[in-house]
Amino acid sequence: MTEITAPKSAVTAEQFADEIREQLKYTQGVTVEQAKPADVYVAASAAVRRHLVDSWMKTQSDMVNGNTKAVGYLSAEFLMGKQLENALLNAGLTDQFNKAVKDLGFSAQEIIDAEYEPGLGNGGLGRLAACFIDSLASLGVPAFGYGIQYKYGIFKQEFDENGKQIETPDYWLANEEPWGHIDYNRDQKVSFGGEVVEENGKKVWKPAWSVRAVPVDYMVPGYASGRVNTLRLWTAKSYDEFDLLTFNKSEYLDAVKPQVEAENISKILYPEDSTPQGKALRLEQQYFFVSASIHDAIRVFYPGQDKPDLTTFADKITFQLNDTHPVIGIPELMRVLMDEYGYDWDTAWKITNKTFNYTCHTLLPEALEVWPSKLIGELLPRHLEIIEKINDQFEAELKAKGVDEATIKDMAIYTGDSVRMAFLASYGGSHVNGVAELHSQLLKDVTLKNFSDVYPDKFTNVTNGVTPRRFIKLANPRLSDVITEGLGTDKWLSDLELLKGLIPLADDDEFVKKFAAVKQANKVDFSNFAKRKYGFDIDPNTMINTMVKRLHEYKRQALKILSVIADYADIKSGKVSADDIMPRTIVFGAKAAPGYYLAKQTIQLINNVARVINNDPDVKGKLNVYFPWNYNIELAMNLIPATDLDEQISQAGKEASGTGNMKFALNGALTVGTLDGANVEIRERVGAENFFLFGMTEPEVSALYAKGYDTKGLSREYYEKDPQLKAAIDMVADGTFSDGDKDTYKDLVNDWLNKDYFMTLADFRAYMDIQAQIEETYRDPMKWSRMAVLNVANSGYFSSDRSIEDYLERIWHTGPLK
Ligand code: NBY
Repeated sequence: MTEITAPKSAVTAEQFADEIREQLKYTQGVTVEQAKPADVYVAASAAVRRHLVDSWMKTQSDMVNGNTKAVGYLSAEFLMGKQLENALLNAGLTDQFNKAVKDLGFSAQEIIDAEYEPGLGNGGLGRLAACFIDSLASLGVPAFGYGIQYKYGIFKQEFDENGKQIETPDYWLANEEPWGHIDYNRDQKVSFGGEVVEENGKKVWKPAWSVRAVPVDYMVPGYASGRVNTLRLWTAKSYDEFDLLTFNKSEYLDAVKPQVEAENISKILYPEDSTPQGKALRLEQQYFFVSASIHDAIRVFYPGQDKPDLTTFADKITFQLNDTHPVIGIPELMRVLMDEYGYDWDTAWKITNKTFNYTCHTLLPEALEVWPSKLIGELLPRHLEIIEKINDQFEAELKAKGVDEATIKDMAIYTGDSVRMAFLASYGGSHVNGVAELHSQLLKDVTLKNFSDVYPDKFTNVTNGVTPRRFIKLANPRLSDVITEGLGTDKWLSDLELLKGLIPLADDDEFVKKFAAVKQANKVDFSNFAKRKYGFDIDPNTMINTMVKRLHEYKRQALKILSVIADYADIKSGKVSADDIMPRTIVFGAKAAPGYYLAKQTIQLINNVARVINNDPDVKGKLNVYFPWNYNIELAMNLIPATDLDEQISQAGKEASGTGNMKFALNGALTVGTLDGANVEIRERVGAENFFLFGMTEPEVSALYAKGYDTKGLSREYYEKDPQLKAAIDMVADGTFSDGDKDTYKDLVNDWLNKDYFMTLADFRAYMDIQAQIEETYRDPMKWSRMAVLNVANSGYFSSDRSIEDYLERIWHTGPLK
């Protein structure tokens, strides 16, 4: 007997259909006969939202009245994905919905598909925030996600006829959006500019302009917890009425300018995933949402109190800083406590220090935000003063601890010219964490070494995780059924370590065959999806080999495409017969930051390799490359369950964690990867024999830098010595993938041969060797599937529920509501 514990609402399908009809009629004004799938989507969303309202309100009142500290997850990005399916699952209404819409004359899939995916994040960091608020709600921990409701999300990616990336705006609010509830009556005023004056011995900030921050609330339903938290995304509105004087002079455009400018603050998500843009608008965004959120938390936790006792603030809520983007919150809370509530510096500092914690998501030094002091001074003059004073206090503290002058200088938060946000966060909060073991270790040893030396107890690790609800249950229903059947319960969805119960089934041929059949069916589904959406003809009987993530040199999409070119060159030159190679379909998905030149060249190269290879009868059906554009969560949810082999091939010591790697392992793909980020921990858990490891380790990488790899052009030696590598690069240089034009990829080729900072060429041989081993393994389907079962069975640790439990225990020191 299989135990089913999934939430199930008492509402019947007939009742739910009536609720949809009612929404259609009274809110949208259409009959069922007139309704399009998009109407039914809006109606069904509104209906399911209504089912969540009571739990949402109860969660809020329990949060305010209870004695459990809440979590405020401050993040410039929340990459939520489509909401309807997830809300139905957590409300226990999936079956009723499926039947109801069928009775109304629609297919469930067309209704689900009618939702437009919000793209309010760049990549891993934004998706992690979404997984974390799902887990917080599912664990019953009271929490707010605080961020920005950008009008334009991450750009939509298209490819032009030359295979180049084109960015188009993502105006996701063009149609009715049933999830966000705008609450004009819980607004906050956020001010900028002006000057600081002294009045009666007190510093007073006289700002020059203000914007109105209006919250848009999204419900975040937990799975099987009965709790519904809030994601509060701020949108910017203008306070200024028309300037009548200007208006009367019929200078209309000048008259509306203040409105337009105020609303610009929440207009667009910066599409950078690694190098921050030192732009005034970006700092405005950061301050805008953080200031509104801090004031909102005071409003929520001290309702109706003019003179709240904010010495208890850190017992009410703990703020997690998702990377450096919200770090301006540290001087802001200081300012609020001192200037708005009259606390002295030391009291304010104690509260602030206790309230904040900081998560770092990178190892690339250029990704740590540094703001020019001048800019902060212009936009936030009072905050600059406070930062200077924090820095003075910090220096004194370091001196007292006996830290030498040179080190103190290296650690400066405020250098005179600039403010280093990662340093401000490391000093200003109670804890600093990295996002995988290796990453946290490197933070301590390298990136934030001085801070870890002085404050060793602040530093900890919380390895990332992903929500099994979205990325297994919703993305891969077939696998979910096989797991539930195998374990005899569906409890694994809220306790993912239960997957360990599948370990013995890896030796059960019947089970392994069932598992393999799921993968095959998913591949067929994906092939159909890719045909429908992109017009691709993907053969589901080939190995599906996937590399999806943002495009960045350190992630080394170049290594993958060079290996494909090398295989192609071998066939073209007759060194290898096409009949001998194992049929493979390589699928890429990646957006490049719009200003990232080499990343965009790499995209162009991949597209043109795909064009040439896919049209070459010599390799037809053997080696195929596809690059579906606009990689997003929907594509991830279709592609991951269909993948046989996942690529996690970043240069060791560069990928902080990765979360795609976890999603693939949990969906029964095998990984080819370096010892980087969370790959290390995945391999440890699934077993070295079930993971395709290759490439240099982080210490080896460091040693090779020390030899001058990138500065002395050592990559060229690898090119000269390896005929296969040479053939591949020459093929790029000679115009094979650019209709004979030798210039198209010259900058890319130049970089490979003269710099190759991320050591693609140095790892090429090891990569080709492991691929040969992968082919051999794949030719034994039972062996491959057994390895895949063991990947699933041993990856339960990578649930974001576990990550959140680690945060609760090591950093937040709080727990679920009673
Ligand atoms: O965060 C990613 C890491 O690369 C990945 O290894 C990790 O698994 C994931 C979650 O911890 N970082 C990331 O996605 N970063 C960004 O998206 C990002 C966005 C904006 C800026 C910097 C980084 N920025 O400065 O504008």
